[in-house]
Amino acid sequence: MKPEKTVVLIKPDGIQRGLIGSIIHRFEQKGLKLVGLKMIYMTDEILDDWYAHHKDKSFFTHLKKFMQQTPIVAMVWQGLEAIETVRKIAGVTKARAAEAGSLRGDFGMSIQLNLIHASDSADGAKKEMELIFKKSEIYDYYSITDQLIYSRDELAD
Ligand code: 3AN
Repeated sequence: MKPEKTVVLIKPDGIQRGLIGSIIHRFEQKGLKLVGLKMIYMTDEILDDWYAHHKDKSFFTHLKKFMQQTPIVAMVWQGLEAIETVRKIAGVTKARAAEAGSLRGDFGMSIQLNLIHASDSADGAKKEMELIFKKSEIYDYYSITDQLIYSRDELAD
């Protein structure tokens, strides 16, 4: 099986509340591999593309303002079926309804201030990576822990 890459953003509420370390720690503990990491400011241009599916919603302007309150932490995590795995760890959009144990379930109460963004599909992840990261900012490296996290046959296919 080929590993997938997925984009995670720690949103301004996560930055302000000092949750960067806790959020990164959760993905590390799960066994995902960090292959890209930086802080950036989400410009109008990026956000219009990023949230194009919400552009006609009443909360769109608020959403953009919220996402521009501080720079955000952008990451690329890699692993087998990483997109679905990371969405599960994130929890559902409405944080107060998110399952306990998920990041939103453990740390959030809001629909909008829900701490993180996680890509929802392979096409979404590709588009989001291209919007935020240069090719040279995504790293392909060997990690000794790959052998401890997956079985040989899972990695071979
Ligand atoms: P998710 O981030 O769970 O995939 P999306 O893609 O539907 O959810 O929404 C993107 C972001 O828009 C959410 N993370 C949240 O910050 C914001 N959002 C979604 N629905 C609402 C809403 N009803 N009211 C305010 N903000 C919302």
